[in-house]
Amino acid sequence: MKRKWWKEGVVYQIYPRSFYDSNGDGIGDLKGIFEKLDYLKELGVDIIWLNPIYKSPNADNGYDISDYYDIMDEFGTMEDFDKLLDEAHKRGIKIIMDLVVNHTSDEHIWFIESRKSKDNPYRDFYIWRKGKGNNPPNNWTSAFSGSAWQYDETTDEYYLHLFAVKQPDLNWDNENVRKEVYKMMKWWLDKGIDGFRMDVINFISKVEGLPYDYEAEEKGGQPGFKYYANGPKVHEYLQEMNREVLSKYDIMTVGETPGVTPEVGRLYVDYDRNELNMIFQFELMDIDSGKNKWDVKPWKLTDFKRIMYKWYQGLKEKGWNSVYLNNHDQPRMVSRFGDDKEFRVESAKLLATFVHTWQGTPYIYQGEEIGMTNVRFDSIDDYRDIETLNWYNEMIQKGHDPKELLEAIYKKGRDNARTPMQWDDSENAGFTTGKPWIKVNQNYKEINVKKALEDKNSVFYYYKKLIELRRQYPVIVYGDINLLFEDDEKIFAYTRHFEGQNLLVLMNFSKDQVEISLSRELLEKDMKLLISNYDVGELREKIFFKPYEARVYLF
Ligand code: TEU
Ligand code: CA
Repeated sequence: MKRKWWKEGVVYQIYPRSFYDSNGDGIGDLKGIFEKLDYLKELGVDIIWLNPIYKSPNADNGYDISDYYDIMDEFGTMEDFDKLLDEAHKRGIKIIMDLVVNHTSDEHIWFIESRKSKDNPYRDFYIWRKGKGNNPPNNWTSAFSGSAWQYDETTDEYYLHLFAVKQPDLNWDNENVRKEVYKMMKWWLDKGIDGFRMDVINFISKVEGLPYDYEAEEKGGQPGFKYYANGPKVHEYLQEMNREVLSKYDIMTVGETPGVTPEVGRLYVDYDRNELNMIFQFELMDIDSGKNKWDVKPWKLTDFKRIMYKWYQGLKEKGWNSVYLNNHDQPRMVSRFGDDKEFRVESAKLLATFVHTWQGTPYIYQGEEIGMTNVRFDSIDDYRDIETLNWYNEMIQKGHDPKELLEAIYKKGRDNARTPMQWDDSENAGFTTGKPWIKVNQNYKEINVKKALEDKNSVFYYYKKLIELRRQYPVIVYGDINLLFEDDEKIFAYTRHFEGQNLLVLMNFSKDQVEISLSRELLEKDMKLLISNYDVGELREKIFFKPYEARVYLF
């Protein structure tokens, strides 16, 4: 097992728009992040992942880039960025950026040129096709509702956009596109950034001919997904990107790859294939999805364990895993996988115990370290996310009940993760002195950083301790996993083993009290309690775990 800084480090994901507003315009910014670096240093994180900060009209909050070489106005200037990077490095914190190159904004100069005429030099930077009569070229749908094709009058053709209309897909089969992307990546890497998170990077190669998807149309689902996810040349392009760019720097890369299994995922992270260091898999994030994310069904712990163990086994010795339970696209983990009411603190600590003692690089999404929860806005007018609003409007058009739609948004809407970071109990949770771009979660008086820092038993200090343990005991990073109680629907337990160090992790993923009986063999070991979210006694053959109780022992 090769030791790497990106295997040992803990990543903290910042959604800048909602992190901290330094100039009172209600929008988080780079200066705001700079002012909070010491908070992140106190938490002990090693790497910051910044969601997109490039120039953007913000149709999809920065995932629609109009200039890769400049900072979006709302977030500040390139000088602000240079200072942030320098100050982070001074604190021993690395920064990775969000690489969004499956698509650009429709306000990017390349697209402005491309749409001018069919013989414009930039025409083939994007994917243009003639319609079928008055219909789009095929039945592919956008992730943000509606067709994945937009008709453009000027040249009487359609362009492909797997996401918003304002996010035209780049044509990666055009080597000039690839050259421009690699040039831009090197420009940022030469500034000293420490790597990239790569947005839907497994969508960049589409099947030749962009086939009509009859199967998905009959079965329901997202027509086109099987023709653009994990496409025919995706590995060729990533190996080229690695040769041309990634291999020249000591950096980390994590690919966002919706719809991969461990077998497919391994092809992106296998050490011998020289593509990426790790990926974000979505199987766990789809655990409570029926026919789509809004069709919420209950999840089972045995499925949770099966998925995570399958990914551990699938990549073992060949590649590396990321471990995350939420991000800017997902609901808050304590609301989804824990209990955000009676046992919010205990279950937040329990979930963190899993993320930080499983094998793989742990990702902390801003606010989870203080147990921030989902939000419930009374009106759809308080929501901001294009995915949510497009879906809501599409469903209203189809006659669905607004109340039912809001219930689904409460469970799975992306704005759950995008309400402002809660710094203290002053107005707007100390996020801004202005009017926040999105309303603050009204539980901020209870849940905020100031309160957490004053409470030695807070979720914050539990995270801090987990991060410290990770540095202290290599078994936490590199240890093999041996699952215990596999078929139990409440207990999640395993041992870890590495170079003579051993870990025992015991977790009660339920709000019930459970009895755990341990083997004699385990009990004979000399156990040292490393961390627990309750005051616990010594290990005995039969122990009763309280709701959401977690314990980690070294032996
Ligand atoms: O998300 C890609 C993606 O798969 C999303 O459609 C996600 O699965 C969905 O939003 C979950 O509800 C990436 C970015 O993380 C997301 O913020 C962007 O909106 C999207 O790509 C387009 O750039
Ligand atoms: Ca601001």
